[in-house]
Amino acid sequence: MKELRIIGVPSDLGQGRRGVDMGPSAIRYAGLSAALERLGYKVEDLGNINVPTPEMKEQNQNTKLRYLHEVTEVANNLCGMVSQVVSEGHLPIILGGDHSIAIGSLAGMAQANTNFGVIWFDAHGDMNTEQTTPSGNIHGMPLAVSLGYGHDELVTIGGLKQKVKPENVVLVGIRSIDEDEARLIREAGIRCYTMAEIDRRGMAQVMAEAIEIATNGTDGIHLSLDLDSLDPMFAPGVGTPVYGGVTYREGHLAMEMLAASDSLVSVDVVEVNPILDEHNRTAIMAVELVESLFGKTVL
Ligand code: 6HN
Ligand code: MN
Ligand code: MN
Ligand code: MN
Repeated sequence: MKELRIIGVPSDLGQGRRGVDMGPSAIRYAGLSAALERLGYKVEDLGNINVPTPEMKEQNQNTKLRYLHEVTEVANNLCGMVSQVVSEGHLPIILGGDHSIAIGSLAGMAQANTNFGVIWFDAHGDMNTEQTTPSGNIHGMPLAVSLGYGHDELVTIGGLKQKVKPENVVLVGIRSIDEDEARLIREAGIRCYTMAEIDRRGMAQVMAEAIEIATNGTDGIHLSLDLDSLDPMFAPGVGTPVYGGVTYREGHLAMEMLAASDSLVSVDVVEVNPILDEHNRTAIMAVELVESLFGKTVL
């Protein structure tokens, strides 16, 4: 059983609504470490990465990408930390923060020479680039960046350009894609399981295929868990909620199947925004999902 290392990344630089920087606190407050220890893991919390406060910073006028340099700096620091944790043989649990932080997670995994696939659990594709983004928000771009598409400053974090092979990447839970973003998803050749497909074929079938794709020829799976993948009924505390999402049980089933696959190498838990939440229930949901992901069962 690998030891677990928690890394907080209190960033709200990648999107427009304040409060997601409090995500790591909310998830810790919901009892993440204790829950994992109850499951028998040795857990160490490494604290938070230093993140600049938006109010301290001028918007860079030379690019459409909001807080490009600050997001880059955070991703660089996270990259180093993840790569070190993995080199020591431990499994990193990265708490966001908005989804832009995944740029650093995946760069760190690649820097540690992990051969991994990715399951991107999200309402959104996160496959925008400077050319396609409607918002300028970098949290809509991390998967594109990890595949080598996007601003040079972002794609070169951690050295290598492409952090993961497109044939080992799957999107799950998707129901909101921007028009030009859709084109890049098709071009990149990544498998995209929309909510419509989950409705028709069931989460069990979809996850079985997703795990197969992400483990095919790799040494394990990085799960990037955006809480807005869930229906807002179960996870209201997110910045970009979209109706028609993954249900409570579908979410747990997906995590339970990942646990059974015994292939997880790293995980991000992102987009929890306590200011938009109700009594911390989105953070509590996040902790419950992580418990299932790390093997919690009824009997
Ligand atoms: N997320 N596609 C929209 C954009 O602004 O690029 C929304 C992105 C949401 C990203 O939730 O991680
Ligand atoms: Mn150690
Ligand atoms: Mn996302
Ligand atoms: Mn999302």
